[in-house]
Amino acid sequence: MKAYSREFLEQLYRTLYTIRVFETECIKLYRQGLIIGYFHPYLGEEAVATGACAALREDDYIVSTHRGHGHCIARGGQLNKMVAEVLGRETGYCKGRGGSMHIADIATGNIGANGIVGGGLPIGVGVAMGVHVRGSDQVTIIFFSDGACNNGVFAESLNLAAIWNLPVVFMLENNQYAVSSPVEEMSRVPDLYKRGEGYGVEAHQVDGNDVLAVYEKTCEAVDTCRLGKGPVLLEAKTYRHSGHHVNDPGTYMPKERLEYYRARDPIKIARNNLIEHARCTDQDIEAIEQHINQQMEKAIEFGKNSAQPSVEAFLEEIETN
Ligand SMILES: Cc1ncc(C[n+]2csc(CCOP(=O)(O)OP(=O)(O)O)c2C)c(N)n1
Ligand SMILES: [Mg+2]
Repeated sequence: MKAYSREFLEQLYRTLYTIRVFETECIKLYRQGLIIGYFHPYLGEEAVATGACAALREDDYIVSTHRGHGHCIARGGQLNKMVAEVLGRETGYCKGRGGSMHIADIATGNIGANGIVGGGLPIGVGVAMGVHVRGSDQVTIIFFSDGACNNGVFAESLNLAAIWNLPVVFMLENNQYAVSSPVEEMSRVPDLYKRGEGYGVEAHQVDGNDVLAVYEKTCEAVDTCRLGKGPVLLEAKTYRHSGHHVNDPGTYMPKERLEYYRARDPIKIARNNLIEHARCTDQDIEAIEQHINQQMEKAIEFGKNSAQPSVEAFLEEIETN
């Protein structure tokens, strides 16, 4: 392993753990009936957002997905406003209008999540086109998953980004399912990064449960893009720890495979890095975790104590003529 500072490894751990706690606590809120609509947990996939976003500059961009809370947190999103948004409150990122699947945070360059599978791909290519026109060297990471690769928009987006050399990292979070459809049944070539070649796009596969592996590969891809030699396709292989959304028991997920990936939990891997390479003790790590648990408790209080938008406020935003 390359040498990393304790500070950096702790920062990665903080982000990973924050995502884990956010998702775990929101699932509880969902079960209490406080979150309306769908909620797609990112549990098990935390290392992808964390490693990828750590490779970005503050003025870079990301485009997220319906499973997007982790991306938002990894980019520096605020827990208060996130919890308030998923609870549908006026103080949320979108004043409670968007909910779990529509969080955007322009302050952190998060162009937004959206509920259309593959919908972020052309949006991200458009962002990169804007960057190109402005003559800037900002990079855009577009997050999407295996299911989105089988939408036509994947082909269009990769091809346009390729012929215009756009500074885009296509971050394919291959969690191996589109709802209950396993990737091996949805594609004859389940190593999806191989599709890059057909578009003349540099492509690599990386262990999506190892935050440092994701970070290192993304750093290389980002460098390539900044030099005007993009785009790059990265396939981060990972696995969900649960079903597609909170109400999906995931009974189609083979036990052995789930156990294999749970043993390779991204949080465990990052925790080991702290102990083995940064001389952290269990107590040091518990102190980090406790601080985050408290922040999350405060965010839940903030969300619960925030007002729901009034019907009048909704109607003011709708043109009636
Ligand atoms: C264009 C479109 N088709 C279908 C759906 C219904 N749908 C919601 S999530 C999903 C699966 C997406 O799978 P994947 O892209 O692998 O993302 P993951 O859920 O694994 O993160 C589908 C088919 C949708 N939201 N949008
Ligand atoms: Mg998927």
